[in-house]
Amino acid sequence: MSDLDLQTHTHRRFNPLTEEWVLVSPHRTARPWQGQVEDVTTEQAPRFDAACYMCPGNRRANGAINPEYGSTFVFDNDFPALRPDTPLAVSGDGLRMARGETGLCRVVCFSPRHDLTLARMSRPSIRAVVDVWVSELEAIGRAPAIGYVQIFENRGAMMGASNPHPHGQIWASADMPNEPLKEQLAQQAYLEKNGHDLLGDYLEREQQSEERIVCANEHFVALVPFWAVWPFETLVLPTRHVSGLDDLDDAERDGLSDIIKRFTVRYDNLFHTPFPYSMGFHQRPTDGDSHPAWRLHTHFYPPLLRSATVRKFMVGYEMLGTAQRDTTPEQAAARLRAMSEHHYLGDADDVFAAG
Ligand code: H2U
Ligand code: ZN
Repeated sequence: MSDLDLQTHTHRRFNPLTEEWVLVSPHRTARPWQGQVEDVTTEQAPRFDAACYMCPGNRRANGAINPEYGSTFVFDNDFPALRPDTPLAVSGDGLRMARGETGLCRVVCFSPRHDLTLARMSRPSIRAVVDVWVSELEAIGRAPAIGYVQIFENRGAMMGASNPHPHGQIWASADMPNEPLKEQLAQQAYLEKNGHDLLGDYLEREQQSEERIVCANEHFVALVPFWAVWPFETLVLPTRHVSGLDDLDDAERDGLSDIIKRFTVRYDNLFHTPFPYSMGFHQRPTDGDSHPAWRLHTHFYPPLLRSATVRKFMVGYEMLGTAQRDTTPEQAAARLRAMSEHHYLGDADDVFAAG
């Protein structure tokens, strides 16, 4: 690898978690852009929106009334993609296979405040969200019919979020979804071959060079992975080998809240806009086994490329060939590292969740 100048020449990088390649073309950043420009909302959302189906006390689409919640609020998705009562029948002939899938979908409101985002919430309020993620994982994962719990957030209209109210989702299924399944197979193979966990070994190497690390605390490291596909993609890794959110102790849950706060603020500061992204946790399945190959981690996949209005599209070559990026992960990490950890809009005084 020492012969190849990764900041100058086109090359492929290997993602050991998915066993897929990404094409990196560092010289392409100077190309002109005459394509789609996204709208940016500069309008500040109100603290409470009477038309929002997630604000406290409001009516949801199916008629249920939200409680006057003061911190977080979780409800069963009124339009769930996965349902507990689906028959598990199998049909097909090998080339046309189908099988019933059971599960459930939940919606997690992060805050009663309609105008906030994780980046602008206080650490105690984010900690309340972490605690809800853990308790939901434990409660849902206990059901024998549930094999995997996917916790995620789609943030911003650009990522398809249906509502600006700060919220995430939980989809739990009998079978493992594609992405964690790929990662599980790769992590198991790595552990068998090397006797250590893949992401633990990877983190150790990144800590030696630091060129892709954005920020860190005692318990978590946020970095732009060597194989990042999205321009400002990040991976958040625990420094201790834990395989699920439910393994985190009290100090580690605070550590996770701190790291989420600090680098989502950096994201927003980068283009002075609420940074859109899809984020989610990958962790061991909930089949009751210990899964020592797994290391819990969080992926952040943000689409913005060069400003608040110009995004990266995953089309053409990405769809038909291989994922491709123009800037290098090292350049992205350096830019995020240079950002302030004070939000450009200021922090909110959402102390209600601390009590
Ligand atoms: P997204 O913004 O990530 O789409 O999440 C919002 C979810 O909220 C979405 O899955 C659900 C939608 O089905 N929802 C309800 O459960 N009740 C409602 O009243 C409206 C939206
Ligand atoms: Zn709202």
